[in-house]
Amino acid sequence: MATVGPTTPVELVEEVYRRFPERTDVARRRLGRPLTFAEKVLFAHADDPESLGTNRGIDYADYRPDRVAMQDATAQMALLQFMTAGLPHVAVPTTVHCDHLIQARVGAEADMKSALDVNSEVYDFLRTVSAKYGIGFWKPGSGIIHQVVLEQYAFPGGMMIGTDSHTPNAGGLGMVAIGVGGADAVDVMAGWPFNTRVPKLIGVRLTGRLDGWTSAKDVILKVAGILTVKGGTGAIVEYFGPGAESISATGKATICNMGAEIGATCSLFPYDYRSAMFLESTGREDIAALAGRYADHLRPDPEVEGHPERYYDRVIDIDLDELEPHVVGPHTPDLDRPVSELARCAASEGYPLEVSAALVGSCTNSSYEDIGRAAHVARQARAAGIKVRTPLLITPGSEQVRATIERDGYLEDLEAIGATVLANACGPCIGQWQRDDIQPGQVNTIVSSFNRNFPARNDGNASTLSFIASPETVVGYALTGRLDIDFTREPIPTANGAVRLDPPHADELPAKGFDPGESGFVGPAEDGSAVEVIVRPDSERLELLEPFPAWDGNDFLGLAVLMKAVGKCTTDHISPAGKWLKYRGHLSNISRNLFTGVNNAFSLDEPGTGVDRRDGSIKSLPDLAKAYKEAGIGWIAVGDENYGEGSSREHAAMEPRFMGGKVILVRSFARIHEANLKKQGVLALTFANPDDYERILVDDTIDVVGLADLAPGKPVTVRINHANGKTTEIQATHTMSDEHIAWFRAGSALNVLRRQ
Ligand code: MIC
Ligand code: SF4
Repeated sequence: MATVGPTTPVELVEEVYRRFPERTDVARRRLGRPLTFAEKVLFAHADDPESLGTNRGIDYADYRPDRVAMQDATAQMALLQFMTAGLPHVAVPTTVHCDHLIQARVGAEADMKSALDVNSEVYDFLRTVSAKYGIGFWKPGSGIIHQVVLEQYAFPGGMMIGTDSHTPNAGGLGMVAIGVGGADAVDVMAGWPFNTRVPKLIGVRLTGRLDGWTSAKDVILKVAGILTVKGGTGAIVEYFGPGAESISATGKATICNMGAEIGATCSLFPYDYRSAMFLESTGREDIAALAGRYADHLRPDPEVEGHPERYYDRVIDIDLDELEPHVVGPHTPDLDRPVSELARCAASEGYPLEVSAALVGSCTNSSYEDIGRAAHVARQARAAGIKVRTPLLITPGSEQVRATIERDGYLEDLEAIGATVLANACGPCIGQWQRDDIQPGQVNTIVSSFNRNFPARNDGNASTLSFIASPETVVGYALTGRLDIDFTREPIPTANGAVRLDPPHADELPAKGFDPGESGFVGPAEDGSAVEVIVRPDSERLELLEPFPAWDGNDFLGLAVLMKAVGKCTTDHISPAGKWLKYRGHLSNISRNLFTGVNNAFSLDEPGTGVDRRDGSIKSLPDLAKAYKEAGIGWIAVGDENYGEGSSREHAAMEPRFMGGKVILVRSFARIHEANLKKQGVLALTFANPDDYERILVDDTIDVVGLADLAPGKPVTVRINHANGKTTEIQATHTMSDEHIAWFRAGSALNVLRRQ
């Protein structure tokens, strides 16, 4: 049985490192050239390095990750699926982290108490299911999954998957860490390999040094601006170059974390002395010493740094000396500009200049160094006798960070200027924010150090304009209370005169070491067979899963067009979080939110509505889907570019499947969502000609034909039958391998797994 403790044992790391020399030799022989760091890690974790596909962006390949991590909002569905496989325990070290379900209302202590109460049924389920199947359980309050993983489990050269799109955070410590849906995690927990496309490689060469107001966050905000939200799709973003060493390990993690926002499979930094310092400071001196011995394997070969353009599909250059602090948003993380230009942009775009709330934290930016830099700005304000002009909410990333920043006086600095400290959890980042100061529909501006800013994401109000920046920049805006004062260059006007802020400065690691705080880890039972997992039949929050029906062997004929999404359609549009998080373990209940955030081309007046093709009436999309399902009418949903951007939540794929959806046809998909649809037996198709999107009309019916001959690389014919009797035939492509086609036929990947 897999060993699961509160940290990765050095023996596991040693076993991985022992494979590197031989595996990288195989890779050099097969590729006939030097290797990038990502390639070394991938070959070291290949199920079979001799047959591993090498066509980047084309071949599918099997890997054997070292670990699996799941957070509470996705673990419920993943573990409900795992339970149906009938296995005694997980095959790979696995942990569950309780972080998403805690609502931010008044402050850490009271919010935690009420979360324990409100979510007790779900926490009991996760705790017992973890105990039974050999999974490590991190209690609510222990911190946000990605910070805890970075502090406890990540190691250079390792590979992990996690049921959360920001799993790549661990790339800051040199781990290939990939965000996946629950069904992918089930495969690995059941002892199967992790199957994914051989990633393309984007190299980012960093020169110069980070300094002044500029921080790691600004590197990724700049990269997001360059690559856009879909520019990293299917690629690993590998950072290298002399500038990398000027960034702390947690800063590197910030950059890798937000690689999710550009669609990257994951991002990766090479091992360096800053990684060693972080390992040592978090009690993993043995792993640091071992990594030091294997250091050549934990970075790209020297030739790669010399001529990166020969090895990467694309190379981006960033000079850290030139990089200014940035702000992105609203509504999308790739709309970037330097702080110095925000006043002009805000004036020309008409963004409300007054900031209504400022938020520091999230898995992206809640490290000791992050809070230290924010506190340094706060300390200057405190000394000048000024307070925040807007509410400032702080979420520490882990209990260890919280206890340490409390001990070192950072919390006091922040509270002294008026900040409220929330529980160590996701909180407002995932809409778990009970905000009473703004009415629904009221246009207002917020600034956060989070990673996502899709409409309605934080406070459920699609009219909130959400901007993203570094923690220190966010505190700057909290002090000015306005978007149009560049506090990095100009003094802040106050009642006591103008106050000029010095650039922030803080230790990257605590000089006195980390204070671990209250321990949050619960190990699994020695013998799980006796542990009982309770799912009450009348539960509102948990529901055992019924297998989806197998494909009946017939073409899809006469499908209704449920909706045609216009513009951005993220997983937050498909299956919103916030108040719906409580149904993440109950497929029937959560399906009531299906597509409620979607802007439907056929019913643009109100998001989340659609036209019933039978009588032209307008219904909410979940009601319409249900009505079609009950009437035995199959349906198709149509999407635009990068459909399914954002979260790894497989609910966004299970809900359409459960509600009678047969096909999702889009201009392009985000990686995790496309994989999730395939896993759940939904046909995920892409317009061969993106302009054909325009041809689909509200009263069409759609036929998808030739399904008996589905084959890898072979397009599928889609017939559009218009109400005027005319029919147009178009082609759609897919990325299904033979294995994926078997999932479609069986009804889902889980159905295939159950049979084996
Ligand atoms: C997110 O940031 O969107 C989430 C909430 O962490 C999701 C996971 C989920 O929806 O539970 C993610 O990033 O994958
Ligand atoms: Fe939690 Fe936000 Fe990070 Fe998602 S992005 S894991 S919701 S903190």
